[in-house]
This record gives sequence, C-alpha cells and structure tokens, in this order.
Amino acid sequence: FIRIADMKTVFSGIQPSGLVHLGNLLGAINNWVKLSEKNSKNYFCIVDLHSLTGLPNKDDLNKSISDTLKVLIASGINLDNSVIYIQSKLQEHAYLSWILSNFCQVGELQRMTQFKEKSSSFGTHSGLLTYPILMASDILIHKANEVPVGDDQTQHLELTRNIAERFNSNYGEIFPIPEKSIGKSGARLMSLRHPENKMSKSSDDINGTIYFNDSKESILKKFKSSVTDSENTIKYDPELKPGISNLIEIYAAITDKEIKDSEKEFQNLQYGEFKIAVAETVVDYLEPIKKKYEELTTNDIKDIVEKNLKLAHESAAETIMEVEEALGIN
Ligand code: AQP
Repeated sequence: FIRIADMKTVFSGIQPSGLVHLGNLLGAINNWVKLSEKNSKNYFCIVDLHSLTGLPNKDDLNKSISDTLKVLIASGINLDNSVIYIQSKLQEHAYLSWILSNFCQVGELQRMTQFKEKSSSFGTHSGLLTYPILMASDILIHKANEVPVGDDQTQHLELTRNIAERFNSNYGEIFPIPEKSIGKSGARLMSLRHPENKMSKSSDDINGTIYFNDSKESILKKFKSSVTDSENTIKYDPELKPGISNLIEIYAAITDKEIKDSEKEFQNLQYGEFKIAVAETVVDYLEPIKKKYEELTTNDIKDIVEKNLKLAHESAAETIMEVEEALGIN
C-alpha cells in the first residue's frame, strides 16, 4: 500500500450517528464499493469526532461506531486497496485540524450553510463552527485528490480547497487540491413517510427509514405504508410526485438502471404492486450485507481494524512529517 504519484487517492466518511440506513448505502457506501473496484487508493472513515458535535449519548455512540464499522466491512468494499478505520483512533486528524485552523477565516466558517442550520437546532458551540476544518483535515491528512460527497458537502469541500491552497502558497506544495468525484452521483433517498425530507438516521419517524438490518417483514410493511399521492400513475416527478419518485429512485439505484427505464418497467402497475416490487428489490439487496454482517466474528473485526489502522496511520504520519517540516516544527 504505497503512495504512487499518479494513483488517485479517495477519502470519504460516515458519521456514527445511528443505524446505517438505505440512504447511506445507496447514496454513499454503494459508491465506495464501486470505487474500491477501480484503480484508486481509498480511505473510508467512521468520523466519530464529527458526531460529537451532536453531543450523543455515550452508549449509543459506542454501539453506533461498532455497527457502522461492521456494515462497512460487510458492504463488499475491496480491502485490497481500501482502508476502513475510525477517525478518533488516528489522532493526526485533530492535530492537523489545529494546524489548518490557522489557514481559515472565522467569517468563512460562519457563512457555511450547515453551520447556520445546525447552530439553531443544537445551540452554538464552537465544534459546530470549526467542523469544516476537521473535515478538511480528514481529506488532506491522506492527500486525497478525490472526494465523493453529496451536494450538501460541496461548500465544505470548497473550503478545504481554499485551506489547502493557502497552506501551499505559504509553506510549499504539500497538499493536492482535492476535487469532488465526478460521474453518476449516488441517489438521494427521501423518507418513506415524509418524502419532502431526506431519509435520515435521526428522523423522528422511523417508519420512513429503512435500516440495513430491518427484517423482510418490516421492510415490506414500511414500503406498503409509504406515502405516495392520490393519482395512480407511476411517473418520475420529484416535485409533484415525491413519494413515487423516491421509490423509482431507490429501485434505479439498486439495479443500476436509468430512472427512465425504471419508470417504464412499472408504468402498468398499481401503486400497491409497485411498492411491493421495490420492497422486494430492497430485501434482496440488503440480504447479503446482513448475512456478512452476522457472520463477522470478533476476531475478523479485530484483525481488520488493526491492519487498517496501521495503514491509515502510515499515510497520516507521512503527511504530518511533511507538514511539520514545512512549518519548521519538526
Ligand atoms: N437520504 C440519503 N440519501 C443519500 N445519501 C445519504 N447520505 C445520508 N443520508 C442520505 C449520505 O451518507 C453518507 C454518510 O452520511 P453521514 O452519516 O456522514 O451524514 P448525514 O448526511 O447527516 O447522514 P444521516 O443519515 O442523515 O444522519 P443524521 O441523521 O445523523 O444527520 C454521506 O455521504 C451522505 O451524503
């Protein structure tokens, strides 16, 4: 696992803020599996330090970290070229974050949309403000040049690029300027109960979220009670038909088909039949992940964690060495 100059390095993260759901899988993890089949070097991180901004309950966070780790291992990510690890176990993330905070203006952080949204619901502690600097450090610690992020994170990635450029112009070309992944972006799944809101770990209505470990019965039940509309036309129109469009999107993402083709496939079905067809596709998709998750032994996990953390540490230590040297604190 060595650094080869022209090989792409990818970084992406997931917060252990609850049970992994179908949105996380189809919007992010599925894409990570595909990336790991290509010729890139990938770091997939459980960003538990980021979760602290929501002041989680200790036991919930601890369980969520180990569940998320197991789901990532069970998801089929190719571990020959990918490293899966827990952010807090690599203290270089927080160290680099402090260094990078000197290359970022307070005003820039205050202008972040996510800060404005979250600061009103949680109150405003400085972790919420400086969160994007830690994210910049996550990306730059491995010198990632590609970051698969959703639209909601584009602003943070832009800030990361600015921070990297400022560091480089002051202290020499240490960091590559990371780009957003191009290509087909992951699906954006909406709640089955409130299709105007995104499917989320922390949603109030758990019937709107499909968790990776939901039983077949529960999945069928959730889909049968999903909110649609009063027409009986299966058509992709997120604005006028958010419920039906969400179901089409879920089906298209799992089967890797185009939205148009998926829409056509179901056009003659009744809503009830359509809901069951999508539910069954979801059951089949989750089955192997659940099976592998159940089969993972404590020893399997321990081995993977140790080996992967060592690889992540080697990469981070190399960057930190260069950064310290550039700054004159070596
Ligand atoms: N509904 C979604 N559709 C598509 N992608 C989604 N992601 C999250 N929800 C959806 C993507 O999953 C990755 C990991 O997300 P995260 O845990 O870091 O943060 P999040 O977006 O805040 O996820 P949640 O599930 O909604 O958690 P809570 O409830 O804690 O806020 C990201 O790539 C994200 O885009």
